[in-house]
Amino acid sequence: LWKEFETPEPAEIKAIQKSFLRHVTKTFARTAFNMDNFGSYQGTAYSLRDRLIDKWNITQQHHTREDPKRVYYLSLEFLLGRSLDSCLLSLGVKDIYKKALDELGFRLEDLIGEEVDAALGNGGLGRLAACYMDSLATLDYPAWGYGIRYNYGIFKQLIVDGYQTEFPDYWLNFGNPWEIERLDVSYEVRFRGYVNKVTEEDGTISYVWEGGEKVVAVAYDVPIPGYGTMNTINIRLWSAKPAREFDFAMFNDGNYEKAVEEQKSAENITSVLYPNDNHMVGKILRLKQQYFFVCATLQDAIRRFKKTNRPWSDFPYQVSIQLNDTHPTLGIPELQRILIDEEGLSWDDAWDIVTKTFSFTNHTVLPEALERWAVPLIQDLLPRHMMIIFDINLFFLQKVEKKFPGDRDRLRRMSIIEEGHPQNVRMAFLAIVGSHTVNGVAALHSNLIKNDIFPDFVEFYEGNKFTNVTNGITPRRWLHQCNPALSDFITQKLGSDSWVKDLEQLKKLKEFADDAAVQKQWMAIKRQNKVRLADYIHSITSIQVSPDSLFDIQVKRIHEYKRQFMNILGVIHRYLRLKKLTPEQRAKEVPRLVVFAGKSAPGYFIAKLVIKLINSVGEVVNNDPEIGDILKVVFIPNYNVSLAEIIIPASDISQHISTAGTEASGTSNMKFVLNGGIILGTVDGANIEIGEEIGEDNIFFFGVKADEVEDIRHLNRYRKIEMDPDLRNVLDAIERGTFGDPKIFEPLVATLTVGGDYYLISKDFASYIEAQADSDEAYKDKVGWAKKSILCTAGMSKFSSDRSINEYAERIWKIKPCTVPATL
Ligand code: 26Y
Repeated sequence: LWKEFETPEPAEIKAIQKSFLRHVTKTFARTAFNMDNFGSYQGTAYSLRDRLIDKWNITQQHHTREDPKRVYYLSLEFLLGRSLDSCLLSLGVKDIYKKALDELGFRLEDLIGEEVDAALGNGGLGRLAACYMDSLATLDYPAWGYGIRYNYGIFKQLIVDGYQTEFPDYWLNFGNPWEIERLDVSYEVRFRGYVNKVTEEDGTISYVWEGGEKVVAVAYDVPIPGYGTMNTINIRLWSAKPAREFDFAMFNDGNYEKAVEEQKSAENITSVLYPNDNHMVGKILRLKQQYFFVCATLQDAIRRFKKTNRPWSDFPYQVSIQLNDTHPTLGIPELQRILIDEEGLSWDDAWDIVTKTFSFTNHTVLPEALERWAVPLIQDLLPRHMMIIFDINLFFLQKVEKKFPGDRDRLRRMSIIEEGHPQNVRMAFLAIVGSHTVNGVAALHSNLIKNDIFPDFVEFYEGNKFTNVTNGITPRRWLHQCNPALSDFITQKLGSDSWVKDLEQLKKLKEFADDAAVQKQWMAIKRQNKVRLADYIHSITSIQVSPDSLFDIQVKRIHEYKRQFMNILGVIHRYLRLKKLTPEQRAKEVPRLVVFAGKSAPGYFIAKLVIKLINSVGEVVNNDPEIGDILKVVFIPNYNVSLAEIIIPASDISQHISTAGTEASGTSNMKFVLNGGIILGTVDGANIEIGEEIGEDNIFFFGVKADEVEDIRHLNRYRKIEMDPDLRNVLDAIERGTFGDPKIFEPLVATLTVGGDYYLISKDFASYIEAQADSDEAYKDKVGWAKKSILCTAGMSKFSSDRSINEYAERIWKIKPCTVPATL
């Protein structure tokens, strides 16, 4: 907040220009005559990076001196997107940089567009980690994010002939100004080898893990500045390098090529982000990534802890480790291993420390997303960890047996090791047993975890471990940055910009909901944002869309449970209905633009067919002269964070239509509503709590409830599904070839007709169509709609990630803010 509204000193502008030119000419060795937008982006980013590093150093020195309890947020994914704009805003220097660059003949907006997204994540879970980093920094918490510096982020999606095709995202090609390479911070990570049992003279037994192969983890630091505060935290991303201690034997044997091969295989570990969202694939390289990352992270945290010479018993009071889903769960046996094998603690003392240190967030109830790793795989890659996991399980099941004597089936159900050929490690069970707290990400989801997914554990721990922390989003990026017009307007109406750091302030917007002048301006801003999106759509797809149509948007990963299929079936239904109308009747319809975007996992056949169907329907509808602007269907390729920043502010309606009980929370729902968009959605995830906050008049709910789903599925399995007649019509149109060769879509249609309709599209279709009709009706009432839109934004205080992070800090991590003074 500081500086942003002050009149800039000419001297300050000169200083920015000087640092910009220094980087352009010295860091990048370019001349002023050879300057394109990308070069200027780099110069600007490097000049900001200098400021970030100063703040980061001050923060670290302050933390070292104060030595507060720290939280470590471990995540295999950080979906950061672009940094330039958010950094300018956090540092409060956007206006002055704009002026400085203007004078040099560059438009800041153009330079912002030059940056490639940091896309080291799949979707919701990765973006949540990024929002949480922003809040941790802004709220002055002493926090670290830890993850992997993938060389390839999530693939680039191109649409070819209506089909998704994937291209590698080599995002580091032109350098990354937002990271600091720390060749001095590195750790060794061992794989494979063998475990030696050592019996000491006094009879005690210890184990030593030896041999195998080693790789080195090198740190890359990404500073995350808090908004309007000195606190600048760090995301430390690990990159794999070959071990320095080289296999000289192999070289001496003249086996040069093989030795080099093995060097390369070390670098492979951090090469690519696995592009599966909510679907487990048991690839050994993925398991290597997970261990590589937790092993380096724990060494780093322990080194920091040891600097202060505290006893090990202090560890849980100085260190809190949050597991972002089960992906970093190997941290649990790894810390146990370090404590007993390397630090010489007893099993019980070590386990007490471990279970007081870790906490675990579950992000999904989908069975196919729950991680299970084959025992032989872990045994081969991490032999000592497999022994420790067996022991953790043994001691745990002994306690279960003591509490519920003779209950064999309960032991089988609760075992961390799932019997079978091969046996599997249930990572969620290991995470629960090794953590002090387990949380879901929205109220409904946390209840489902307790009652449906892990009820035995709730009973065993007598309800003491399980809690809810509803997700949140950072209002900095998802309103202040992505919707500057609305942000300015809100600041003007509230008389202050303090809402950016205190979203409770938005509640005061309610008093403007009926104010005609405010409504008019509010909708004018929405229209500007729709024009911006329409221009983007035209530039990418050549499709002309009208900003006066209702913008109906569904953007998220493509997944059967998210039911994009139902959306496009609804579009077909609308199209068939429109075709039956007379031109006069048609002219009275609300024109609607239906936008889709999202990536499918490359191997997810059905999801890819949904993309093809959307594009095929678009092809027909958009070129039907009878339809014109009354209906348009657009699939925007390559959905990512920076595209979301353009799409979200432009929505009138956004769809969050997962089968009830399947979407743990959803976070884009929050982003849309914060920007005055209205949800059309199911009674699922955070939709429910959003409805509670903004009022049921301001959200279009439809469909069955989560507690009805199981019975309906059961019926679907044992008797013929009642196909909704309207849906039957729609499927007939597909099968008739209205949208191209119907053969292509047979497997997709079959998920409804012969596949048991697991996601209950047929069941929900009628009420979905009804909700859509309601939304058409409501949109005709311009005043009513504007009021809804204002009340949406006004009711979103709860969904700031600042609120979520404060809950984690107080209830789970037990950490306090550590305010960094402006100067040391
Ligand atoms: C095991 C592996 C393949 C895997 C990889 C990624 C499993 C799951 C995921 C990603 C899960 C994910 O993004 N879950 C989403 O987390 C969001 C943040 O909590 C929720 O809002 C959203 O409902 C949930 O689907």
